[in-house]
Amino acid sequence: MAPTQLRCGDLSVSLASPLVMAIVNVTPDSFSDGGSYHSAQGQLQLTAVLNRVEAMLQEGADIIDVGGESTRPGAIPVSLEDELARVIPVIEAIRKRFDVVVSVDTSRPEVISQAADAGAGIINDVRALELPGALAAAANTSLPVCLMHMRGSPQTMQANTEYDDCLNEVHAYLAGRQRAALDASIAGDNILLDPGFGFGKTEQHNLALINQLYRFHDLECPLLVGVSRKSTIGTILNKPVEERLVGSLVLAYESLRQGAKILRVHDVGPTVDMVKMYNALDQNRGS
Ligand code: 9MG
Repeated sequence: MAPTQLRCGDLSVSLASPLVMAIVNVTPDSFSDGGSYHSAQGQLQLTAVLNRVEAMLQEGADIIDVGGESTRPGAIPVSLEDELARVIPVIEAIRKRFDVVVSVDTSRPEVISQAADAGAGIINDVRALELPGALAAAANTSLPVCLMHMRGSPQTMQANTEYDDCLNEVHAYLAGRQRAALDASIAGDNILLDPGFGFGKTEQHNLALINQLYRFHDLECPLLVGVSRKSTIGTILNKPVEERLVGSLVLAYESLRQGAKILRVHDVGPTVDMVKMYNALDQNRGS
């Protein structure tokens, strides 16, 4: 059975109702991701981050996802030093000011360990703990981990989007990474899975992943989905990134219908409203 609660260090979150994970991307090029937190001189501005987090919490965010590596297709890799300098002070500052679970969006073992020491409560890895040392570092923290499917790396992933059967391959990959995590002594109750919408997949693959998300339930892990503002929505609607709210909400709603437990989003307020409507419909179904 999938867990109904996540223990995230000194805090925990209930999965009884779907959760909204708010994106705080502290890369200098993050403007289209909801705001830039860097000065014209490239200095990270913690006050700007904290103001944004406060607004997201007021809108109803349950988890704040902090990332210092851009995972957009073709993104330039970040050095370990820069990634640490971006995310660690932000996690510390958020945890000092707010009682909220912070997830760290990273793949590197050094960042995993230092983020946990700084107060992170979840490890969100688009590389499913595949980097050398990442499984052991994550196991050491005893924190929940999100294992995501990606083909290749953000730099190369859209160059090869051919699968014999995308759904089966993603399922087999996630089952394999779940096994690897269990073998590394990560507790089964601490594993979240994510099919990786937009990561090395075509528009048809991405839509099929949402339509058939139910196929991942046999792995008995809570499912996390990130569709927010992604390029499949832009292609279908022919809209730039700042005009993809409706498309994002439709895909997020369908993900909930298919049993997703956590939505990773930019637009917190509208997503929280959508989740409330989903919950109301869901509760009414039994009456
Ligand atoms: C960091 N990041 C960007 N997109 C993501 C997605 O779809 N899922 C998860 N878990 N992380 C993501």
